[in-house]
Amino acid sequence: MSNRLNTTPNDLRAFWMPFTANRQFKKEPRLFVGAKDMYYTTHDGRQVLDGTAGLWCVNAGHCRPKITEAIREQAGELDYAPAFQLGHPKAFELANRLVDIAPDGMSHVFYTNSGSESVDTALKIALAYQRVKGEGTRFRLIGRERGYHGINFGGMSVGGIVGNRKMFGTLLTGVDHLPHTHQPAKNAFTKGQPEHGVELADELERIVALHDASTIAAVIVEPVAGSTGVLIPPKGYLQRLREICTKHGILLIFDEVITGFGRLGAPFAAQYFDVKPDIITTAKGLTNGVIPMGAVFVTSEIHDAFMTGPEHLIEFAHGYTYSGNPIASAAGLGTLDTYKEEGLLTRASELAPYWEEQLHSLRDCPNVIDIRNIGLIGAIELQPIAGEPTKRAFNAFLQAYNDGLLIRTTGDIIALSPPLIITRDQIDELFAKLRKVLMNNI
Ligand code: PXG
Repeated sequence: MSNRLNTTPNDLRAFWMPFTANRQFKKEPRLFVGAKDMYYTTHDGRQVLDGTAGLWCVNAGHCRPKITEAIREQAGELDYAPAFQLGHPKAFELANRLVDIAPDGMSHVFYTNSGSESVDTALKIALAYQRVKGEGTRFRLIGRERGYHGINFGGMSVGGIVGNRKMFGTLLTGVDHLPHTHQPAKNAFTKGQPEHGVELADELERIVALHDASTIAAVIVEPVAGSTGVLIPPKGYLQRLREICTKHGILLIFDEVITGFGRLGAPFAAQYFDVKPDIITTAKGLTNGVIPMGAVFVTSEIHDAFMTGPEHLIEFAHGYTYSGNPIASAAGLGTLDTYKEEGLLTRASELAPYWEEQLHSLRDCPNVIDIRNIGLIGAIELQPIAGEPTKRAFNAFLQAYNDGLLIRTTGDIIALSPPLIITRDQIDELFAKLRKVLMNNI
């Protein structure tokens, strides 16, 4: 009680913030109190252009009426329905609509509440699928260096970002990693997919030779690695991974938590690159980031393999209290309506050439050592300050925020991924602001 009385709305102490420099933040807070379309409003009344779609999720822009209305209505009509052994219509409707826009062959959807849960769900589906098929010796999972698959134990284990892994013990056993594909010496300042690096996919053959294919269940990669600082797959790389997986009976999982829902100019990266994975993980743009929800897409081959045995038995012992939550489902439907009405799932393909041109115009700014782009994603890699890695990019982030622009940084890399509704004028505004930051001795 006394605690509550002592707590004012301006007391920032109790909230241990995620992936945040807590002490720095609390000395110099940055709070958003409103948002509309492409702009946030800060607590001190400034407009900030959203260069990152929140955290890669607000693909349709902020506070869009169809989504807001869908949530409002659903909350007053059916707030919650148990997710196990019972259902409600919108979860089914949304699954059908999702399958309609998914790559050919993706026929079923398993709901989660986040990208991390989608990844762990996909890994469990892969292991269980191999087992129900009679290939239970396939227990290994292969990820990739610098991969980000969320922060739950499965995703962390197949992930390859050391700072996210090193504190947490042995992680999952039976995991191996492909090398990452970042080769700045060969590919710096490439526009779109790099020329060099397809042979890095052949490292999967080496891993297969080491462990034997009969022990490997699945390979998981981000088609475009986002969180690690935007690594774009070399030409032919994803196709080569697909061929090797098929040859050895290994499932290929695309983690499309960032690339799903129009980021590259097609609904999914699998369509953009014309490579068919067996499983796709999504979250973020599924509900425009407004309500937590994720979805794992699988082929009918995978789904149907589970549908055996007595019909009163649960086929797959997995799920969450909030799988297919009614309000999240309503948000998903409102989001898909908005994407469809405004052509947002393909709009990035129209904007990409202009985006690329403007992004690469920053090449002459000081300390820029690489620029890369694909779809409506951009990255600018900065020369780290000697002895103080990450500081230059963090300085850029703070300065951009003060100048009315939201960017995202990871290491010394600036990542950009604006809402897909961005206009050419707003692209100009974004890069003019960023140029000013980069020229300003950060
Ligand atoms: N997979 C991928 C490919 C992701 O990018 C997750 C899984 C996990 O999603 P959840 O919903 O559990 O956070 C992600 C998340 C960044 C950034 O700065 C990226 C993510 C999240 C927050 C920040 O690049 N990606």
